[in-house]
Amino acid sequence: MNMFIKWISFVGLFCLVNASQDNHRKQLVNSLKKYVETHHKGDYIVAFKYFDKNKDNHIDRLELNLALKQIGVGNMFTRTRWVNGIMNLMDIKPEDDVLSFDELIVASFDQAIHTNKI
Ligand SMILES: [Ca+2]
Repeated sequence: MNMFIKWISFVGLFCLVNASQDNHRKQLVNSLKKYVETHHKGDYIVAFKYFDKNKDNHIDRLELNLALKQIGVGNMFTRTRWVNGIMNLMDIKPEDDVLSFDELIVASFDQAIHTNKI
């Protein structure tokens, strides 16, 4: 395979992965929005506190898994992949394997709004 074809394949794969990430982010934001509006009167702080079962102000992998189940994202076969994907994408500052309110709620909406994906 020459370099040009290799490069095109790489770019194609990169676009495919990004498109799929965008769709997942859009699905997550829309499901979260619907859930919070229905169950917590649109109050994301109340919802975050509800998802934070051990009340340490962070959402760990187990809490995220339960939250995704409640907002209707993924299923028993895919939810672990969702948790890993969300952690890889959003656990940034600080990278501590738990999500703060800013990392989970503010960042997902910021990214979705800035890329016009809502
Ligand atoms: Ca927690």
